[in-house]
Amino acid sequence: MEAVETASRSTSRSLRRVGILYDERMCRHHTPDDEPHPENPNRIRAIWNKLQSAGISQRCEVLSAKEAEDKYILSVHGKSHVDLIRNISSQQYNSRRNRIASKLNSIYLNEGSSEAAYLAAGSVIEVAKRVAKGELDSAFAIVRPPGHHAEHDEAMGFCLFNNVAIATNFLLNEKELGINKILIVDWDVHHGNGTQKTFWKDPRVLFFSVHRHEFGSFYPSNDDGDYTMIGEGPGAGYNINVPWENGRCGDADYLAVWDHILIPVAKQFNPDMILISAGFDAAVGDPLGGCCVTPYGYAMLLRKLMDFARGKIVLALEGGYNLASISNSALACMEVLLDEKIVTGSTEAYPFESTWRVIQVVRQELKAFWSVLADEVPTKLISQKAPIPKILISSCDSEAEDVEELLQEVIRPLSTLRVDEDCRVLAESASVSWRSDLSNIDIWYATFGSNMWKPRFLFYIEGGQVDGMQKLCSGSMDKRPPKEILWKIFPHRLFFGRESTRTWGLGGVAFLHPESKNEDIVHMCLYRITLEQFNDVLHQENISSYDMSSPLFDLTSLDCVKEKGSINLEAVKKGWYHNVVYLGMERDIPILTMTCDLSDIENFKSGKVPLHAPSEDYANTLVKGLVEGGQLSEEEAVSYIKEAATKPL
Ligand code: Q9C
Ligand code: ZN
Repeated sequence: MEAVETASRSTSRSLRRVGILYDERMCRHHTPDDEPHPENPNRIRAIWNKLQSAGISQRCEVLSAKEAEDKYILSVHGKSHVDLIRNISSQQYNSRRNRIASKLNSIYLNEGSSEAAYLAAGSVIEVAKRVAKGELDSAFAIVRPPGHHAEHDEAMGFCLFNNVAIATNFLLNEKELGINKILIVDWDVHHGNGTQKTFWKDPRVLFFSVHRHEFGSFYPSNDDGDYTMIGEGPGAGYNINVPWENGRCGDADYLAVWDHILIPVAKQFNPDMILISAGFDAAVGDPLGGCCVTPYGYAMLLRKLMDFARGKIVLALEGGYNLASISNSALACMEVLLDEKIVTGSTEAYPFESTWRVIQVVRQELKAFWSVLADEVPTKLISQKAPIPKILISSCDSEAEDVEELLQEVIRPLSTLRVDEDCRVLAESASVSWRSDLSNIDIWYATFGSNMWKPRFLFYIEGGQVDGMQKLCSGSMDKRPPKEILWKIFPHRLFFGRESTRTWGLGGVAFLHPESKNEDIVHMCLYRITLEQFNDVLHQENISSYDMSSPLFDLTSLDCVKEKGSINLEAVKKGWYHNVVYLGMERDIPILTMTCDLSDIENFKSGKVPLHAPSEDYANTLVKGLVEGGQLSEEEAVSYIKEAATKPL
């Protein structure tokens, strides 16, 4: 049998040039008497310290801040506003500063505000310029004050200058940079009203914002963030708002919006560069946001954007008010920019019903501009939704703030993603050690079912949604493809049982008789993956609620299975593939498969559980696997499956 080498991507990882910008001078902007305020200097300090202690900044190009030139700021703001922000920190304003701030919406000002505002805007310009020129692949500007609420003539919502809008205009105006189309993704939990207004009629800038809206009651509390706001004139269709109807949105909601709105549109728009208004106030634990995006969620959202603009992405910090949440979220994003594998839990919760509704109305509103949005979202997807917590049905949503934090943790099982007071992902810390232990050990995962078809199997590694699979696959945490693939024949019996499954509907599930018998043969596709990945496949194949804080199948199990031939996994005993069977060694690496156990075989034999031929879809997938794998001709594959489906056990 032939071994097929598959490409490995591991060598490029340290070669990515990632910029990171931090400057202590931006901490000099704070409340006049240092009264407590969510938008305080410790935010950027916490992020910076976290990235340093995690060894991230050491692997990046560290840049320091530069003040923006007025001419660039004036591309977004009016002269009077720029004059005000330039002078507000000077002594002449000492007696008036607080009064001026109090007339603005959610703004404080002090002696450090002017410099910080100029540095924040200049810093985003600086990193954006370097990424545009190709000196850096991507970058993160850890700036404050934030910017996305700041409008032409108005500071508001903790924002003085609109940093991202200023940098965007800079890129577009410097013609020799060759940046003609920019996608701005604003994932701050608040609507980016200032950015929206700046590019309202500008088709060179596609502004996308997902935010809590609650029909105009969430800050900034007007209709600007509604889905009907799509831009105007030549800019019509180039403004996309995704307004949440409720809080508590999490990874599943954001990923659904990415998959069904942002990513298809980004593909069609084909930006030259992406700027992210990267507020982390939709993060789980944020005191203002009331949403629950995990670090893993942010990493996924970012990773999905890396496929565009040749990876030219700039993140600029906006909001985010829980120091631990924003630090962990920023860390997860940096790992993506550095092309590290994502090490955290999987998301198994479904989007809210309201999320699907919002996705549908946004697509409806924008389909005239983006043909990729024209199709209906499949009903089988929409039917996968999270239940609304009972407590909220009886009380008004907005009055439920007190229970909200509790609900975030309790109602929607974010599978592994429990968070402690310090907002560390608990399951992560518990699982991280077994994961790193098992990530160095290779096994052959031998499959006889639909996983023989490689694209199908890859969903269990890379995550995503395969046709015919109703559920979003979380994939393995280690998304590296199998290192090798080979085929072998084993003396085991293949058969099909059960009437119906979630994935394939009516039809069989392929099983392998755990005991070998010389007259039987089964074709198996062997994927060389790590024991960590094997655990994630076991988990997904058995659709269990087991939280993976410890492995289903560890080194002790491996020793045990080698000795006994098979091992039953208690934690997933309700799944159909709870029995791991050892099939021998191949080049010193153990071969493992998963199937039912002998008591299941008895139930099949007695008719207690029916045998059943595979559905057409399912059989076709098996045939495709065998044919594309070069094992059998189509004709041979069809009769091989037919025999397995009809021969009595
Ligand atoms: N009742 C950013 O996240 N909240 N700004 C005011 C008044 C203001 C948030 C509440 C929230 C501003 C960048
Ligand atoms: Zn915000």
